[in-house]
Amino acid sequence: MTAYEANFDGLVGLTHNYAGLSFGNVASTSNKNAVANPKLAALQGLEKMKTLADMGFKQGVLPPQERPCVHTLRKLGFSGTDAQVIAQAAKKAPRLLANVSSASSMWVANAATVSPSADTADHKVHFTVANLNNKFHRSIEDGTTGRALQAIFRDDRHFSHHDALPQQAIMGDEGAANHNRLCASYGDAGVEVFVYGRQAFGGEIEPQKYPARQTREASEAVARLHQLNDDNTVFLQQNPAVIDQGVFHNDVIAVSNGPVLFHHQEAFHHQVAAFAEIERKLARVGAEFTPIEVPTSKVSVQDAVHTYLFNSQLLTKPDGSMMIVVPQESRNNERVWMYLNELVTSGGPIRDIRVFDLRESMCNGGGPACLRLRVVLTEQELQATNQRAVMNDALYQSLTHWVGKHYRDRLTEADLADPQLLTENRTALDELTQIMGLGSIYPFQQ
Ligand code: SUG
Repeated sequence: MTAYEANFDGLVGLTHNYAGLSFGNVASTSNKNAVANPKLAALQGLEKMKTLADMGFKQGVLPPQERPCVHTLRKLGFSGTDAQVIAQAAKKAPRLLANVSSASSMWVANAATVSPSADTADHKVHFTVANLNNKFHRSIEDGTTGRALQAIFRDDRHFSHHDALPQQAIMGDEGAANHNRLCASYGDAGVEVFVYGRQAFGGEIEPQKYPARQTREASEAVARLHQLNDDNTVFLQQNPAVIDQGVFHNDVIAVSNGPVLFHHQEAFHHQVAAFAEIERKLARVGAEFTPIEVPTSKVSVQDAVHTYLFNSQLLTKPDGSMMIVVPQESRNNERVWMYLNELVTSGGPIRDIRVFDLRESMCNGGGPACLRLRVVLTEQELQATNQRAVMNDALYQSLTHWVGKHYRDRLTEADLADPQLLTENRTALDELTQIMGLGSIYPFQQ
């Protein structure tokens, strides 16, 4: 059946800032206290969406969240008016305020894991919202994320939604950033590769320095919820040594598209056995596994972490060839840029490079792939999707105008104490729900 890979990008929120909240994410910790430009961040994201939509790729938008999350502050004992809650938190617990103010939901590769209908037993597209419980600022995203996904993929004849797994480290789940789907073409049954960082109930090896955010137990639960079976799933451990070098999600060291798995030589643990399993399972569905491995001698793990070469998008063009979408940081690094140019002239499936300036997001460890959630949809499923979340000229114009009207162009951690920021947020988000036809998805609208 004909199907498309639609990429839904997260719209950057009004409180985008650099608070250094993500231990294990080198960019986040090293840019702590830098001055952020939320307006520029949102426009850089929209530029990527619009350019890809104009090139004919299916492109959608996912909305940001209400921040600061006063609702969470109240749960943690702050009371009074909203302005009083923020003032008290700023005075007594400023780091807590920074956590509940993060615009981190913009990295929608962590919003959910998605399985296309061609893979699931009931032939519906399944979504499991990620619990993101390794980081407090991210663990508060799941409620609104679930409501946003349901507002966009509404039709229960086609879409099945699952809540986040229990909020506990044993079930640590970071969504699609640790999930790759391989197939011959999007509408065919594929093999879903779940990459985990550690096995909570007794694994052989785990990172020593930085946290492994995803557990095998969580990946297995998601596969069960999505009604996948043994023949179309593979569970593969990420190399703990690369997590300790800053590869906090698998999409910082590998990316898939169709039968291609573009990855670094050091990406996986027990790679030989796992790749043999992927090859065998893909052959059963008529696809030929096409790994493209980048050797350490050409690109070090350090270079991968700093340039986000693997946090790229691999997109299939109408002629069947692939284009790689990379951040500007990949062009700025001589070794990585040289490798990329060799790659696209090597006669392999990847033929074209597209570079985007995503600096505002990159400084928090979010590249092109972090900003997008892949949703494979048949023609019918695409029709059943909320069309007001699909990028086109009109939506681009409305959203750039909306950003221009509501966003600040400078934000520091100290600014988070300003109660006006919450009012600005709510005013903007209320308008956004109307622009995108989302209904009442935010706590302040309930
Ligand atoms: O979870 N950064 C995000 C980046 C997520 C990237 N996503 C993928 N690789 N798919 C994170 O670490 C930084 C926020 C701060 O420090 O202010 C942050 O949350």
